[in-house]
Amino acid sequence: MSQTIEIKVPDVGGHSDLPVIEVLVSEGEYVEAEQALVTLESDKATIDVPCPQAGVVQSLNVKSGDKVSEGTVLLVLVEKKFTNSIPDMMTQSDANEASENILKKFEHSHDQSKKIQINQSDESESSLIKVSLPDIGTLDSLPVVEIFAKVGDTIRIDDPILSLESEKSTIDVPSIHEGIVKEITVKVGERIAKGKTIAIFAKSCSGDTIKQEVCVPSHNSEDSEEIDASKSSTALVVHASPSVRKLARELGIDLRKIKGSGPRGRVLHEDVHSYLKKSSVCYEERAYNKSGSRESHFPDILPWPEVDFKKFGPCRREPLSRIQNISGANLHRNWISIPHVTAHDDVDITDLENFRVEKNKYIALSGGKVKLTTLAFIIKISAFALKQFPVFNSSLVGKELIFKEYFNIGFATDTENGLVVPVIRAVDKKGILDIAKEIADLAKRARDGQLKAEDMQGGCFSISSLGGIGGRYFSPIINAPEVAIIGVGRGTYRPVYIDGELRKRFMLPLSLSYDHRVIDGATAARFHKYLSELLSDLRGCLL
Ligand code: CAO
Repeated sequence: MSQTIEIKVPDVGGHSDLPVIEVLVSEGEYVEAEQALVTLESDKATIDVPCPQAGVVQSLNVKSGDKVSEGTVLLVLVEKKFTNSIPDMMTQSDANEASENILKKFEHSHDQSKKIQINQSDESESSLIKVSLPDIGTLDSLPVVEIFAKVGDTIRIDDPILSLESEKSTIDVPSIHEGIVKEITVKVGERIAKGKTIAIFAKSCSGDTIKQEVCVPSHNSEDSEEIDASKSSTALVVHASPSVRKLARELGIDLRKIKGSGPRGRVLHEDVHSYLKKSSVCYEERAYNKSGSRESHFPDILPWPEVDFKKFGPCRREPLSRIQNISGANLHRNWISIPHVTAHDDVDITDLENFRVEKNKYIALSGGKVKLTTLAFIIKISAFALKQFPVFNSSLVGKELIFKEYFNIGFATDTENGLVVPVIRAVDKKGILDIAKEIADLAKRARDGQLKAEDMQGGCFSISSLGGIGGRYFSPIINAPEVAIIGVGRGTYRPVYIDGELRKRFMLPLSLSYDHRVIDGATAARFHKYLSELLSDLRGCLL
């Protein structure tokens, strides 16, 4: 019975000597099951080899640039659950089984990428190429998780067009043809299967260098000047592995802004991390320079205290979860870069609470499954308040404010692995019952680890409700690039003086954090008051 297992390269569809283009873990690192370990590349596809189970990397057997084939030992893993005495053979077979699906996909994506159908249309469209999805190794459709190519982009052979996600892996679909994207015919979130047209390219008639004018006829002689697409920024389609793309997506970073340090300019994990680090350092530097000081990087801050905890008693060490790492980086950036002000108030929501309790009884009696919580009302009412105070629905970009005319509201959700913020879209167009259903659905998916990147994107304003747990006021951190967030505490019945009389009222603690660069205190107080008035008397929404 062993505590360690060797993680090997599984069957890679008969290919051998595949270069390791990136090693994604290091010795001593704790890895989760399904976490990508290395990225391999063939001439047509890139694949992340996932870890079949959780554990700590004892030793790494490969490095970037090595060539590997099926059976090559990538690393030795100390099983997380070795104390449960799992036999070696079983563990190894688990490993093989877990990677089987991925590798099938790899094999198919590799073989079939050669078979991407290129159907030239009839005479009138002879310069157009219809690009279809090849056989991806399953009859099932898979969701599109990201589209890399945009209309106007110049695509070269091997540039990834889009990414699909199966249960076990992310598959980049590369282009085997070059051309200029005229149309993308699928959307993120759409499930697509073999044969589906994914894009229309304008044919590139030249060899190595794509000349845009050749395929886009123009009557304007100036327009017909040759443009070397390799010099155009829109021509850049980034080379990166699926896990790097996922990381960038989760951190909200545009990969095209990052200079890749890998082979052929490939963006590596470390490039994403150092870009993130640099952005916050740059921000700090800019902030200091602006105020005239030559000092930067908080020079007076002491180093993090180093304590030998074991000296004081027993303790254990656990790594932060993936979500904690990602949300931590975002929270840190937002905390140090946004001048927050938080205003606190108590809102009398007695009528709303009575209405909510009555409605819930009625829904339960009539066999309904949805439960109305205070949060659903707050989300709906926030959309009214955002309409009334557009600056709260804005984002600061450089020296400009972007005012949004849509009303998507995120709500912080506590999960076993950390905090996530799913977004309810078009709140202004939805009823409170629908919002309540969506809260329940998104919160469940968040806790089951089933949220997709797009479920957490596009938010305008956020709400962090701790009301179901307890406590009164707190200072929620603004979810950039939003400019404000509401923190909701637990509502309780309390004695309140109204017109000189002591009454029992249901009071809701509400904290509003706002970006003081964008919103001044008086406007925030008005927004807070407006929100409170609507929550106190829902009839205000009719006006
Ligand atoms: N006052 C009093 N009771 C409240 C309340 C409030 N403000 N908000 C919720 N409740 C009650 C609900 O009515 C429900 O009561 P019953 O069980 O009697 O029906 C109970 O608390 C549980 O509600 P809930 O938490 O399941 O539902 P929700 O819609 O209020 O919240 C969600 C959903 C996903 C936001 C919540 O579960 C959650 O994860 N909250 C944590 C958010 C968080 O971590 N914020 C901190 C971020 S900053 O670090």
